[in-house]
Amino acid sequence: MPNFSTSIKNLHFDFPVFNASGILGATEGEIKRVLESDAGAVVIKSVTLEKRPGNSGIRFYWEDIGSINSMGLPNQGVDYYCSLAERLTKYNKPVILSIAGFKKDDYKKLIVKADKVPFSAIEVNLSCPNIEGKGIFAYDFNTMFRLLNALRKKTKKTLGVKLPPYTQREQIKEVVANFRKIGIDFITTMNTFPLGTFIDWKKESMRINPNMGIGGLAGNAVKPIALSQVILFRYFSEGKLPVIAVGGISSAQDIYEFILAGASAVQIGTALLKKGTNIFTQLKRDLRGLLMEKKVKKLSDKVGRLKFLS
Ligand code: RRO
Repeated sequence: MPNFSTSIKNLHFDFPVFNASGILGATEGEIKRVLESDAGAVVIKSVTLEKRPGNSGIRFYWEDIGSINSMGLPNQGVDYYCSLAERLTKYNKPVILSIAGFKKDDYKKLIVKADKVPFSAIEVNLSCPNIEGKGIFAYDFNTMFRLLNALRKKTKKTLGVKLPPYTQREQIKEVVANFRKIGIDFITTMNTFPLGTFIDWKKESMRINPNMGIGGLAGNAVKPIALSQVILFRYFSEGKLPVIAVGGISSAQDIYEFILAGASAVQIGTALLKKGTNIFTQLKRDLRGLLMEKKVKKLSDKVGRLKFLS
């Protein structure tokens, strides 16, 4: 029987496949559903200081090629999730809290609160595409590096950063160099591609309401982009900055590709939304079959083992 386990610092994943932040993980019931499934961990929806209803109207749409969303950070507020942390330890799976702010101070306050309760790790979301009038922190390098420096000093917990897709190799190189200096423990790549849309040609209208109908693109359409982010983060960090991959993963083959690309774990977004938590059972069964067929005994032996053509 192949061994699936991987780890990033204190995060031990018996099965390194779990939900992407924002997909199931916004309420106690959803978080428990993920933890009670075959998922190897849970990531809580990005939390803000105050409870938020998020954007209004139709804010999610999907078709086979992918999905778009403009949720606008709906969540119960950080205190709600902190009050759950102790109860979630009984599942013996990593519980990762994602935090999101509108200004630098928000992140500092959030991390102080998260530090005090038994979450396994904190994923700093610097890449939400859907807040009107606010830029994406992770595209403003000076602000991002200064902020992360300050956050690193406020917690000894395992600290990761959720990043948006980058379009130039040099950007990834610079992020890696600075994150290694700051002491970031892992990155999650990638958040949704910030500007995506679908049009209803019959109605001659957009598919979702907020922000002119343009939101974060995810699912099958972004898989090639996500793969190249993982490969380049692995390459520039020489494997020293662990990567959690997300973006268009819906099958065991997808998981295997992302592991070869350099991911230590993967998150499922759009496919989880479509299929529910049974997808983890299916992925586990299919990945077991794939590894047996390829005679791979330990999944972790394959992390970053992609062959480059000369
Ligand atoms: O809530 C959202 O609109 C949202 C967030 Br915070 C995020 O990080 N990525 C995304 O696609 N949507």
